[in-house]
Amino acid sequence: MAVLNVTPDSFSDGGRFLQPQAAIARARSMVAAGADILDIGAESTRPGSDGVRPSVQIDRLRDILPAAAGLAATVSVDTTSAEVAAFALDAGAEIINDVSAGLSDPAMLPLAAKRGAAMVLMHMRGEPRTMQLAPHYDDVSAEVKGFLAERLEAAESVGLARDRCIVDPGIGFGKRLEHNLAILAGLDLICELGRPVLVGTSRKRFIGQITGRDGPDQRLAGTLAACLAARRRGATIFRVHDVGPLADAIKVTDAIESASHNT
Ligand code: HH2
Repeated sequence: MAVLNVTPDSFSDGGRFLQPQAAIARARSMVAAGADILDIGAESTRPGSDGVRPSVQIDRLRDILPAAAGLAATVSVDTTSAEVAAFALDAGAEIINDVSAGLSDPAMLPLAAKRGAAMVLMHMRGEPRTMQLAPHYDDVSAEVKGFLAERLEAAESVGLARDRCIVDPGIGFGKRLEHNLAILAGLDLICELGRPVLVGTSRKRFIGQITGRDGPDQRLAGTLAACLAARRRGATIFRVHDVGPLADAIKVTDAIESASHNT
């Protein structure tokens, strides 16, 4: 899953793809590099950020979605607004990626159900503006799993089938370094929910904390390591800014695994 932020302020690619031409060229190159899904967002959810009005998100997406939908990848829209999601579905998106798992907007899960969209349900503690203030968990993996199980039930209760849902533990959303590591190390617990597991580790702050790399664009090697570790533990969808390098890393890992099965 390739990240494409059409925002002025996303933590790593903000401002680079606000112009439709630049965004579409980026989308094309990420699909050529091996992306199966393009996740397009018009609102930053970085720690401390405020929300962006639906009308502003829609204006940012208007020219980009139809072009992205014509590429050889499934389009996902990264939004917590049902109004924005409905617009994106009309413009060719097939997945709604909601970092609030349908909690920000009560119309979101019913919309996905009605439209037969696939839905990413992500765990977040609090909201982006305040989520990093003092996150506390007794058992982070169990609490995240419990939350996602509840959200799967909430989806089912409005007619959105479990098999249309993808779950995501929400790396960096109301979590400290130790929480992110515990979740990734214990990902098999999240896999027990029986749904595809998505992880978004790309260029995130916890990688900088481990490696000492302050700039998000210096965190590629750490991102690849985190994705491969998550993959070993059962994750199948990786939300990344650097598609080509991850595609190569997966190919090499798979070649080694299949050689080891043959010996
Ligand atoms: N992370 C970000 C945004 N959306 N969606 C899912 N499902 N999982 C994630 O981990 C996730 C997400 C944050 O990263 P980014 O889009 O690069 O930055 P920003 O929120 O500043 O636009």
